[in-house]
Amino acid sequence: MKITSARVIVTSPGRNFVTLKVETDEGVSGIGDATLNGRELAVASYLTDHVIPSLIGRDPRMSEDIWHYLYRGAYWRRGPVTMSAIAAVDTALWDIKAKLADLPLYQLLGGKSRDRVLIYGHANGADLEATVDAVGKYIDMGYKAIRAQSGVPGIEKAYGIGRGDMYYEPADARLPTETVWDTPAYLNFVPKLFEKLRDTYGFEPQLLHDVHHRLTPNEAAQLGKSLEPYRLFWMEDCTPAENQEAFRHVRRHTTTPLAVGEVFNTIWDCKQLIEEQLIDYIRATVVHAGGITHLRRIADLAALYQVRTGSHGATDLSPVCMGAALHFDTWVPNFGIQEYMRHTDETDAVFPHDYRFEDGHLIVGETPGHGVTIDEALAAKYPYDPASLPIARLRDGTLWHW
Ligand code: EZ4
Ligand code: CO
Repeated sequence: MKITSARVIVTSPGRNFVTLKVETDEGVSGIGDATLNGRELAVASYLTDHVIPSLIGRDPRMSEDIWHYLYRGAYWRRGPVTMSAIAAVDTALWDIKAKLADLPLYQLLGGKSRDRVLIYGHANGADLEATVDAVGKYIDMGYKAIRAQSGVPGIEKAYGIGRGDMYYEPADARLPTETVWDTPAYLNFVPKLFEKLRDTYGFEPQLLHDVHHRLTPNEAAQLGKSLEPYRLFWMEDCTPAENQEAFRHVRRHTTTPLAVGEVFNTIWDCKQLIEEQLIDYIRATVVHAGGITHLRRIADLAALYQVRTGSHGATDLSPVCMGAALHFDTWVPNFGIQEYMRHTDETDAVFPHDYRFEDGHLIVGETPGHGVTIDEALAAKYPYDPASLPIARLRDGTLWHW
């Protein structure tokens, strides 16, 4: 069996997605997500110019060897562009393998470890009251776990505040939007938000919060401590993770659970945080961390230390990634939670899929493969629309972490 062709499909049904389609001489094809928000064409070029020519003629069933060929064989290892491209190939090959076996993908990984996948949704509002209302709407929709992000008095554009309630998309302009960041205002406000949320809704809903890398380790320790009475499911990305030792300080000072890793690409990015048990949840995901083949290695390492998975699942990860992730989540023994931001109707129409939302969970279908396809004719109607993620500056102009 041989790979006969592969091509990259770039489409923008409301936001940009990059998809790799791999075809074989036996008529079976597979697709993988290669979307890297704000850097889509870099991955598309990496695939088209460097990866696809080396795939033609290979046996698609040799997904392990192909993974190592693309990782080790490139000499230049790691990085988001390379690893997203490898992930797209890997996801497409697992899709093909599962279709050949006539089984839903989770069966190839080891079968079901659970019937349904706990997900969390994003509630956000311009101020405290609006955010409390938004959380209530998610509770009414059946969500068991909800991330709350709110506008902060004194900060004009806080991370996570969308234009509408449901479809938050941070990449909002051709060149990065400039936002202003104010740590003291934020640290004063966030505990008030969660106090109000617990007063209003009690302790049954799981509540999460994303700090989005904005704090120093000591500020993160302070915030974690001040949120302890509200028993968060997790505090996410409380400080940048390039220096993983920084998390020792946070860990020593708070029992608020910590989640990190949406920007991680390989097991090497996760290694110290996991081995030193500095986090509770690892957020690496299929598309940005080398596909199912590599994410499985990360999850197995995490399992040794009782670290659970909590994969990134914002709207810039396409339904193809979400489908593959849900098969992974259905199998992975040390599953924690899956992030799920609903895609728009336009996006869902371009990527027909068989996973479904029910009672705060997602359930994978039984279609052979990962269960997500692409309507190429419809995709062609939405040309690429360049957009960048914002940046943040402190009040004095210093460039900060967005
Ligand atoms: O900012 O995916 O937890 N979710 C997030 C996301 C990220 C975007 C970046 O492209 O932090 O909203
Ligand atoms: Co995040």
